[in-house]
Amino acid sequence: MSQTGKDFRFPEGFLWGAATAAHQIEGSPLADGAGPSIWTRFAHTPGMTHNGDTGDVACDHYRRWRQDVALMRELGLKAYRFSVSWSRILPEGTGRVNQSGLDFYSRLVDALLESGIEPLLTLYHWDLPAALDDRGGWLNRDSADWFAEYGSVLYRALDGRVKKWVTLNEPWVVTDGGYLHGALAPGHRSRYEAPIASHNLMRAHGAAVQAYRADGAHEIGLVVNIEPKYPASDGAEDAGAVARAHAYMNEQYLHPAMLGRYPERMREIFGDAWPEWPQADFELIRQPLDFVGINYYTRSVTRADDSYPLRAGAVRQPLGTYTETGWEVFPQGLTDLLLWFKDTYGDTPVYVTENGAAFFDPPVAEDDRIRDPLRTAYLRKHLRAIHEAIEAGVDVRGYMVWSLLDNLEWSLGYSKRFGIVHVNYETQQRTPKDSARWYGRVIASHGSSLADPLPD
Ligand code: PNW
Repeated sequence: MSQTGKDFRFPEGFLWGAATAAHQIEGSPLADGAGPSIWTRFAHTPGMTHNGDTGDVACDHYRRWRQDVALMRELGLKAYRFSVSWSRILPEGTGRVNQSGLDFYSRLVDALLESGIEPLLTLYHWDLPAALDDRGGWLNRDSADWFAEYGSVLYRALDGRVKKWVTLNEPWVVTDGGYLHGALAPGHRSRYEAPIASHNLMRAHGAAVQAYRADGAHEIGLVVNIEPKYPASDGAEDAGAVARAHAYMNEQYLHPAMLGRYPERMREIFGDAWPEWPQADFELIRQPLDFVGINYYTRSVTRADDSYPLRAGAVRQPLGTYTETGWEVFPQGLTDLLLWFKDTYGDTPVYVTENGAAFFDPPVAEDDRIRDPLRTAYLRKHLRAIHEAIEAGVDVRGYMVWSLLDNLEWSLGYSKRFGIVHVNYETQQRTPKDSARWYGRVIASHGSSLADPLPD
C-alpha cells in the first residue's frame, strides 16, 4: 500500500524518457566533414562562456554513443529526445549533404530501436551552421527555405525509424538570448532584431512542418519553454507586467503556431520595433501539429519595473527553494501551465519534453553512488504535478527528464550539472546518480512508485 494512498499510475503507452542536445553532449564538432556552427564560433570567442568552456569535447558522445545507448537501456528508458547538428548534415547549411553526418545519426537511431527506445528527434537545438549566420542567420527571410531543405534531408533518411519529430527547441530562448540580450549565440543585442528573428524562426517552423507533410508520414510538433507568471501584488501595474511577460514568453510562439496571430501586447512591448507582418506569413506559420512539447523548469512572480523592453521583472521568493541556475522549484506551476495550454489551444497532445534541475552533487562515493536527493525530490514533485493535470483532462503523452547526462550548459559551461547521470569530464566516466536509479523504478512501475516515500 502506498504512503499517500493515491494511485499515480500513468496512462498506457505513456512515454518515459530523457533528453539531450547535440552541442551540449557530442563534442568533435568538426569531425567527419562537419561545418562549424554558431556555437562553435561563439564559445571560441574570448569572454563569451564561463571559464572559456567550449563544446569541443563535451561528453564525447559523438564517439561514446554506443555506451550511452547501453546506459539508457540499463536505466529502463523508453524514449530518448536528442537533437541533430545541422552543420554535420549540411556543412554550409544548404546544398551539399555530408553523408558521414547522416550516418552518425542513422546508426544512433538504429541502436536506440534495437534497445527498444523510441527516438524523438529535434531538428534545431540552437546550433545554426555558421555559414548561414554569415548570410544573416535568422534575420534572413530565406531561413525558412534553408530550414525546410535541411528537414527534408533528414525526413527522407530517417522517417519511419524516427516517428516523432520536433522542428525548433525553444524559439523564445533562441531570440531572447541570441538576438535581444546577447548571452547566447550569435550574441546580438537589438530590440529591432529580436522580433524579426522570432518571426523568421516561426516561418521556418511552418515551412519544416509543410515539408514534413510531403516527405514524412508520422508526427511532428514544436517545443516551447513556458513559465507561468503570477503577480507580485494585486496592483494594476503588476497586473500589466504579468500580462506583458506572459505574452512575451508564453504566447509569442504558441499564438502564431496554434492560432495564426501574435498576442496584442507585442506592440506594447516592442513599440516601433514591432513590424507589421504580411498576413500570408501566418498561413505558413500555422500548420496543424501532431503534438506540442513543453519544457518546464520554473515559474516567475512578476512585478512592473523599468527594464527594457518588457518593463517586468521577477521577484525572488524569500521562502522559495532555488536550484543552482537560480530557478525557483514550483511544481504547481506545471499543472497550471498544462491546464492553461488546454484551455487556450485545445486538445493537441502534449509531451513534457524537458524538466529537471541543476543542483550541487557530491562526488562519487566509495560505494559508487551519487546521492542527489534534491534532484529526485524535484522530479518526483513534477511528475506528480503532471499526473494531476492528466487527471484533470490534459492529454499528456510523455515526459523527458533534462538531462540524461551532465553536459555543457551553454554560456554557463560545465559549471551546472543537470544530469541524472554524472559525467567525470576528465575520464568521461558515466555514473548514474541516485535520481537515475529512482527514475528507472518509476518507469518500471508506470508511475505507481511515485506514491512511495523518497528513498534514503
Ligand atoms: C533549456 N529560461 O534552456 C534548453 O532546452 C536546454 O538546452 C538547457 O540545457 C536547459 O533548458 C537547462 O537550462 C532554457 O531562461 C534556458 O527560461 C533558459 C530558460 C529556459 C530554458
